Amino acid sequence: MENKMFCYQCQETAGCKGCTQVGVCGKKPEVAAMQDLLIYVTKGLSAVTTRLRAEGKKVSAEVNHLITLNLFVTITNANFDREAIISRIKDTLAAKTEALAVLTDRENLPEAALWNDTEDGFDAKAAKVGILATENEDIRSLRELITYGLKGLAAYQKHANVLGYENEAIDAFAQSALAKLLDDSLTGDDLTALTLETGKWGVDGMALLDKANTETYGNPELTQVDLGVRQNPGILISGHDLKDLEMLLEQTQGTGVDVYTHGEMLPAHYYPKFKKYENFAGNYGNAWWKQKEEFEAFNGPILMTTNCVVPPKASYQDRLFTTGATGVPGCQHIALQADGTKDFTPVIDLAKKCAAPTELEQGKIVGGFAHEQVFAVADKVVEAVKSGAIKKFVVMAGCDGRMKSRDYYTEFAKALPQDTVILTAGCAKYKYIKMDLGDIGGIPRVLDAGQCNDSYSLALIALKLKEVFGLEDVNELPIAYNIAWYEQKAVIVLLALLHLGVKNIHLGPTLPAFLSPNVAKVLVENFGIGGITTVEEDIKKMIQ
Ligand code: SF4
Ligand code: SF3
Repeated sequence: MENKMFCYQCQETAGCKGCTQVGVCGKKPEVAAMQDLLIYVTKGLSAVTTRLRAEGKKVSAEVNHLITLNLFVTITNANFDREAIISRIKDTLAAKTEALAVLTDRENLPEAALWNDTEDGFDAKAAKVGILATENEDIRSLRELITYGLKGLAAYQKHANVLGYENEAIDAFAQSALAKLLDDSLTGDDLTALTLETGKWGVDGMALLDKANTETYGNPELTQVDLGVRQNPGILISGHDLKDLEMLLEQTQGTGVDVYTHGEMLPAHYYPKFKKYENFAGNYGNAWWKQKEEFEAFNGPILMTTNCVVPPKASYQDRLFTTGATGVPGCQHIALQADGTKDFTPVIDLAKKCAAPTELEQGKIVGGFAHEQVFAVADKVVEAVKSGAIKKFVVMAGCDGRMKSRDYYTEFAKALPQDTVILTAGCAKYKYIKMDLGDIGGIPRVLDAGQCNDSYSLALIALKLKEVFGLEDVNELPIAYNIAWYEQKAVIVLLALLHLGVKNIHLGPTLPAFLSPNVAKVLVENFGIGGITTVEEDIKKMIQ
């Protein structure tokens, strides 16, 4: 059968090679094709904006935001709506036409910068510009590694931008990198250097988002989050967008509707600013991949603000709403209004007619150990390390996923010696956060910094420890890295850690299919990146 699509950007890609008939995530070939074309036209627009900057001309924030959102839309489990993606392609082509009109030097622009749909239909063009259009597997691998890093970076930027935080230098870099991915004269070495440079900007992007979140909502603090349910009808909000949560909380005041978090929205409870809302109930359910059962049981509307969306069952499709980068055909999308706000009335009206959520569990999750909270107990932590009460920290951040092999992370957390502390961020934590792993002299053995978007905190904590212990090299710290990855935000976190000089990171449950053997070799030889084996062996390797 003819290949209808090719996508290998996430950990669950078919056969650890590539999805070619339909995505394991549920992405259909006709959607994959439009995502490929969206990336292509976004690179084309970026080639034009990069040249405009070289000519000393300004690129508007609107165009920067268009590019970031385009990248975000193509992240795994964000958008399954072909029509919505087509509309973004058209907007991007229109923005490119406008940008070209003010460009002086149009010599030797790449083909993507000049293409428009008068020559070729969208589907015909998409078939020529997908991932496999780059024939050399190493160049392809590096191009995709950079693209996925930029997608992750775009997610951070988008979240910062909605809170009014901008860093034009990051946009300029991301767009110049996208433009370079169209340049066939770049060698493997050039692209390897660009990969590492992407990591540097990844750190800046994470710092920007950290500043945006903490200045807007306060520094996360030690918090206990309820897992049970209340009696009122509720709205379940998932994904990573805190601004959407804030608007929803404001709009639900006095309506008799409670708001629950799901998946990666859990860490919102750690921010002081959200604690004032009495209808902000607890966290419902687990990581993204269990949503089919959990959304059914929730009984009320669900608002997906970002990835990870699983194409819904018919039983709750009419209760699933998307917004921002997300989209699902047949589900209502809450659009951004001209004044920058969103009107969640349809979600709230539906909630009022729904039954209260069915209780799935009881108990609490403890979290809020972002950088400031950890720094506040730094003395205690340093003392525990000096006395030998804490022998090692293990960074177990990243993503969760549906593969059975991810039980490894639950078993690994259980098998860790009592004198180890887990540092986590991202939905990977659902593999062990509800187990009672105890504490070391009052310091919990699992310190949750927040979302995958908050991985920056873990880097700051490592750098702080390095400073306190007066070490030269971050690799001298008693920290092991056993990171679970799934989608592209984990790629930028990885590149950021490499930029900070962190070595010997273990990535699992499988290494990315998009790393060609030669590219993987470079990462292994220069950074000691490795996979995972068995819990026993890895505990020996990483801890003892
Ligand atoms: Fe396959 Fe992952 Fe791409 Fe979905 S995002 S099509 S599962 S590789
Ligand atoms: Fe999870 Fe999708 Fe990556 Fe944000 S919600 S960590 S997978």
